[in-house]
Formats: sequence, C-alpha cells, structure tokens
Amino acid sequence: MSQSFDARQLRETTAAESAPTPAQFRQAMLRHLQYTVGKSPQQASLFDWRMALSHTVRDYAVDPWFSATRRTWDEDRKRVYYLSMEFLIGRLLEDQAINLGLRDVMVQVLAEFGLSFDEVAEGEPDAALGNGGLGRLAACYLESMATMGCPAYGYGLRYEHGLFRQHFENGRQIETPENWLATDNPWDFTRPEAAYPVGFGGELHDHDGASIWSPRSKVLASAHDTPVVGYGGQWANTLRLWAAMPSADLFNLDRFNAGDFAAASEPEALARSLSRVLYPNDTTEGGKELRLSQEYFLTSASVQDILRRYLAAHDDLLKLPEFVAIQMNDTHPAIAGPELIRLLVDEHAVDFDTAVETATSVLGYTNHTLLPEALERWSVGLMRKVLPRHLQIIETLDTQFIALQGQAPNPVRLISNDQVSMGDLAFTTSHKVNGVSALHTELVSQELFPVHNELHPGRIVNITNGVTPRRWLKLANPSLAALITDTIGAGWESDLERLRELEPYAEDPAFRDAFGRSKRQAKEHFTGWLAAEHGIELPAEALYDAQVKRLHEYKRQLLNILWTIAHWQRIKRDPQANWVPRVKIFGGKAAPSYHMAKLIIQLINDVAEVVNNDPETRHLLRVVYPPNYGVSMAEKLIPAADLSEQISTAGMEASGTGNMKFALNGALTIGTLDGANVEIREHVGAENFFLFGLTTEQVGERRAQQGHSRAALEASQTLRDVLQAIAEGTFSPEDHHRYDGLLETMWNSDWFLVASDFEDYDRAQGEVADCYSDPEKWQRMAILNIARMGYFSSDRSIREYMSQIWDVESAL
Ligand code: 8GP
Repeated sequence: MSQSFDARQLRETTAAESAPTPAQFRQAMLRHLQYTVGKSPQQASLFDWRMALSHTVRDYAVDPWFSATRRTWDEDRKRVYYLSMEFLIGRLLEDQAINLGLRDVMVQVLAEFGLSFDEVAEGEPDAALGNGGLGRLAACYLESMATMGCPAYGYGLRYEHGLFRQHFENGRQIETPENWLATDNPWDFTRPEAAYPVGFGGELHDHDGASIWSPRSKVLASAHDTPVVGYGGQWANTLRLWAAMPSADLFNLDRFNAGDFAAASEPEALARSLSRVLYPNDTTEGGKELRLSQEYFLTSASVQDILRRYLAAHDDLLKLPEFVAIQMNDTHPAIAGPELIRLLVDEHAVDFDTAVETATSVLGYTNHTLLPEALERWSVGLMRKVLPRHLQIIETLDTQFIALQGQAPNPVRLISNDQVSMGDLAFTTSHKVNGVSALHTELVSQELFPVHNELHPGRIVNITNGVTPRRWLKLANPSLAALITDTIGAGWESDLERLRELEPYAEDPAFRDAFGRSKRQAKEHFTGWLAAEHGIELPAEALYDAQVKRLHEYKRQLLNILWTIAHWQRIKRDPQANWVPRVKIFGGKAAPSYHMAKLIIQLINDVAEVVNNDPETRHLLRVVYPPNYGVSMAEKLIPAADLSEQISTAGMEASGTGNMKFALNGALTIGTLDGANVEIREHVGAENFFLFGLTTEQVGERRAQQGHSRAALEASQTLRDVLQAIAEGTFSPEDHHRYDGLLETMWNSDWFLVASDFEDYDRAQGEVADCYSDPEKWQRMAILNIARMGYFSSDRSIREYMSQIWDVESAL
C-alpha cells in the first residue's frame, strides 16, 4: 500500500491557494444540483440547494482527506483514536467551508442565485450526538486535531436519534424524538466494507487452560465516515460512526412467510437498537443492559478496526504503543482495556501480562466529572450476562491490583459490592489519566483516585479544556472576527495567543466603539432569530445576562432565577431608581427523569410569564428561555451576551467550556472559583471577572454545619422575600403548592448551597450593574477578556495531549 509521497503534490491539492474562483464553484454546485440532486435551478428548493452546496463543499474536503490518509500510511505515523459515546458536532456546512477557505466564495455564488447563505444553511439539522460538555469537547478536539495535523480518528456511534428535542407546555419541558437522519446526510460516506461482528452474552469454555468465549449473538458494526478538515485545509481526519446492522440470518423468513411479520423482524429490531438512541441522561444511566451493550459495541468495533489497520502495516503487536494511542472520553469506552487484552490474548496468543502492559501503554483516560451518580458502575451479574470473558479479565486485573496494594487493610478494588467500578478499571488500564482543569485534576488526585495516585505517581496529569476558535469565534461571531482581523491581521484563528495584540486597543476609544458596534450586531442577529423563530421580541439596549448549559442542581440555575425574582421585587419597590435594563437568558435541557431539574425549568418559565407581563418592570427586566438549546442556538446566543453566568457550587463543575466561549466573545463572567473559571480569572485578570461564593474548601466546611441552609436564609431578608413570593403562588397562581418540594429543600438541606452563596452573588450582581453603567469601563474589561483568552484554544489542549499523553507528532 505504500506509494511514494510527494509533498509538493500535497500542497498543490490541499492549501487554500487552490481555492476555486466563483465561476468554478458555481459550475461545481450546478453540476451537483443537476446530477446529484436531480433538480434544475428553477425547480430547486432550499433543501435541494443545501444538498448541492454541501456536496460541493464536501468535494473540496476529499483531496486533503486523501492526502492526509496517504501520508499517514506512507510515513508510518502514529495515530490517535478518540473513543467517545458522544460527538456533539452541530452543523457542518459552514464549519467545513470556513476551514477550506470557501466561505466567501460560497456566500457570493449563492447570492448570484438570489439566495442568502443563512437561509440555506438554517435547514441543516444540528447533529446532536451528545448530551453536553463532554460531547461538545470531543467535537472541538476533533477539529483541533485536524488543524494541528495530528493523525487521528474519532470513533462514535451513529445514533438514529440524537439528543431529544425540547419544547415547553405550560412552562414544563416536553421531550420528543430528534430525527437528524430523516433527510439525506450529505457528509456521510458509507463504508460497508468496514464492518465488524460484535459478540454478546453466551458461554465461556475452558480449553487447555485457555478461555474460549462463544457469544450468544453477534451484531454487525458498519462504518460511516465523515471527513473532518482542519483550519487552512492542510489536513483532514476521519470521524467514524458505527451503525448497528443485524447480520442477514437474523431475519426469520419462515415466520415472515407464515404471516408473523412482527416476530420475524424482532431480532433484527433488537440488533438495530444498539445505535438507535443516545441516552439523554447527563449523569445517571438508563436502560442499563442496552447502555452497557452500546458501550461495548462502540469499543469493540473500534478496537477491531484499530488492530486491523495496525496489522496491515506491522506484524509485531507488542510495538502497538509506538503506533497507536487510544483516548477514552470518560469511562463510557472503559471496556477498551479488557477488550484489547482479550483480543491480544485470545486471538493473537499474547501472554496475559504482556497484553496488560501493551494495552496500558496504548490507553489514556479522561475524567469529566466527580459526581458520584455519574461514575459508572456495572453489576457483576449484568457483566457476566453480557460480557462474560471481559468480566473474567477484570477479575484477574482486580486480583493483580489488590496485590499491588500489599498489606493495605482495605484495598481499593475494581470489583466491590458486586459491582465493577469503571473509573477504577479505566485508571488501572491507562498509562495517563487526566482531569480537565487544574482544580478538577487536583480533586481527581486527592478525592477520586488517592490510592491509585500513590501507587502510580505521575500517571495523573492535567489538561485544561479548550474550545475551537474557528467555530466559536470566526463562524459564530463574524462581526467581532472581522474587527479582530482588521486590527491585528489574519492568522489568530490558528494561533489564538495572538489575540494578546488586542490588549493596547482596550485604551483606544475608536476600537472600543467598534467593539460596541460588533456586540450590537451580534445582539441583532440573535434577537432577529429569536423573533423569527420563537416570536420573542427583546429590547436591544439592555444587559444580556445568559446562563446556557444542561440543567443541573449543581450548576445552580436556581440561584440565578431566585436572584431574578429578588431583582424584580426591588424594581417594583422603587421603579424610578436608576436600574440597568437586563435580559435574563436561559437555555438548556434537563434529563427526562430528573425531576428537580425539570421543576427548575418550570419555575424559570413561570417567573418569565409574570415578569414579562408586568407593565411596571417590562422595560427593565425580561426573562427568556428559548426551547431546545443546542450548538446552533449557542452560536447565535453566545456572541450576543454581555454577562456569562458560571455559578456552580465550587468543586462540582469539572471545567466548563461555555465559560470559555463567552469570554472569548467578550462577555464578562460572574462566577465561582470552580472548574476552569479559576484559570480564566487568572488569565483575564481578577479585576476583569466578577467573583463570588464559597471556595471548594469552604463548601466542604459549610455542608458539615448542621442547619446551614436555615441559618443562611435567616441571614437574608432578600432571599426570604423571594421564597415567600414563590410559596404564595405569585408565579403559579393556579397551583400554590407547585414549588413546595423545592422550598422544602431550600430550607432544610440545600446541598448545592444556593442560600449560602445568595448574598455574595447579589453583591457581585450589584457590581455588574454598576460597571455596566460605565460603558467605557465595561468595554475595556470585555476587550481585555478577549485579548487574554488565547490559552483556551482547543489547539493548545490538543498540543498538550499530543506531547503529554499520546506521544505523537504533528504531520504538518
Ligand atoms: C462535562 C463536565 O460537567 C464539564 O464541566 C466539562 O467542561 C465537560 O465535561 C468537558 O470536560 N461532563 C460531562 O459532560 C459528563 O460527565 N457527561 C457524562 C455523563 C454523560
């Protein structure tokens, strides 16, 4: 397969200098309209134009994709494999066009046909193959790996239904299935030749001291590839998503012919269910057996594919770590350790200890949460039923791990209380384990894995998260991006530290004005969309104060809405005072079974109903909660925000990445010392950040104090007035008891310390308002935020993964 490679040829076919002229692009697009879509320009609908356009852009991705693949083979390079149950990639058309340097030509050519790009692009489904943070991070990392020229594959599942759609009925969240594949997906290359059987259940037999696994059933994993082009079009990697396919023999023709159609298709349907839905739970796992089977399905197909690719060019499996790095995105693919060991031992006759050593050198594990309910544990019974051979391997690893702990009276175990701890398993089978912010990594070492950490000093490393500036600034905020390019020149997109060159302009009134104009444009873009899509009109001249993320008690949307009520009450008491007009923006989904989170959504919507209809305060305070928050909404909303709410209980948010996107777009942060907030504050300067709240250590102390919630409430008349209004049914006149449970929690337990942090949050919000009243000061702070956010590019994170974990070099 190794053809000799000519680097000059690569440059000819990949670099932006090969960008087409408008005439060439038009011709290519019309060709696709006619021959791929089968329409003439006169007949074409917006959908047809989008298909033709996407196929045209995709064509330009293929050359860099081929040459990157060919070079990786020819130069026998090490590859990175990023295994993730979630890839929250969002729309691809504009993203790919930007990275290929095609955006301007594309917009121009569409305009020649009287079409606006935004209108055409708006029809693209938002590929929501993830829940939130960890899934979106995986998408940013894929794009950065391609930009950095790191040879890599993302491996995931091709869910037929991504994250559910959310709408509100009487303020309550209602979920309906998402259907992103309902129409053609133009980015998809189907690879029927890349298909692997994945076995489940069955028996173990002993044969000459070796275990032979005979699975009860097998499901075929069939590959679908999407090219992921890096910025500048120099390199492209592959996102490979597995679809579950029944093997042909599952369909029972006899039964079908006998008229029992449903029964004939049942085994087939069961097999397909493996890639049917993404689990919508952000913390706890539902449908245990199916979920475990999905995880194994992803992992096994990927590991088989990795070994097949390796063995096509090498024969010594012990050299695997020199050529392969596998990253496990949280514990969902943690069965990769036992699976790799199984394949090495059972199918390639490697001895057990060598297999363990090899697997461990290849694997890395990223932890994304300390929440106990999100740390996966599978019952031994279920494991035995679904993956008997893997359980056997885990038992051996457990015995070895206990031995490693010597005489420890209570050794940590991979299996305890009849459950397999996937975190402990992932740790023992990885050569590096990383947290996602400095504070989180500290807590991972001290609280989650103290024993492991002592046994394996140096195994835990920190890699603070980052976000891609291509999507989250250049694409999402064209007016600010243009201002930056006009001011410091192009190139910051792939060298984000260059934003520092903006620092002196914070003192330049003309630049500050221009920044103000770009923020206004972003607001108009957002409000225009909000009016068209949701019929919500917003005042342009107001402080846009946003909290968008999954709904979770630790993220404390409750603190935000309680403060909003307090603010409303204050305005009503003194309507003539000099109030800063505010728009409180909320966005995010709650796990369908998370009752308290859904109640908080309802409270926000109930408060919005009352506050937005209050003629006395309407011009000063609005509450909006556009439904179905996702990547595409974030792209419009984040650039429009002035204030970013990052207000989790300290010690509970592993990192956050929304916090980075907002600050990069010139929103100031009101936040606690949690996750990456700590580092953002260090970078942008404490004077440019609104800090409040207890520290992680104080959180621990406060929780230990008996009656802390009641004490905090007794100390805050403001908060008591708020709770009183809720209790009286001010926001739920038809049901005074709707929030009894929530109020009860506030008075008697308050694990997330909403009451304890309320007064300090109120103080910080006061500072926000004062500061916003001085536009010059506010703009100076916002500009310094942008200028100092270079560190939070996902390119930096990926560079660190490459050197500290994967030991892989850039091919560029
Ligand atoms: C999230 C963390 O909550 C967030 O702080 C962090 O920025 C992000 O990961 C990326 O590192 N965690 C998850 O998304 C998560 O744990 N999801 C799994 C339960 C599905």
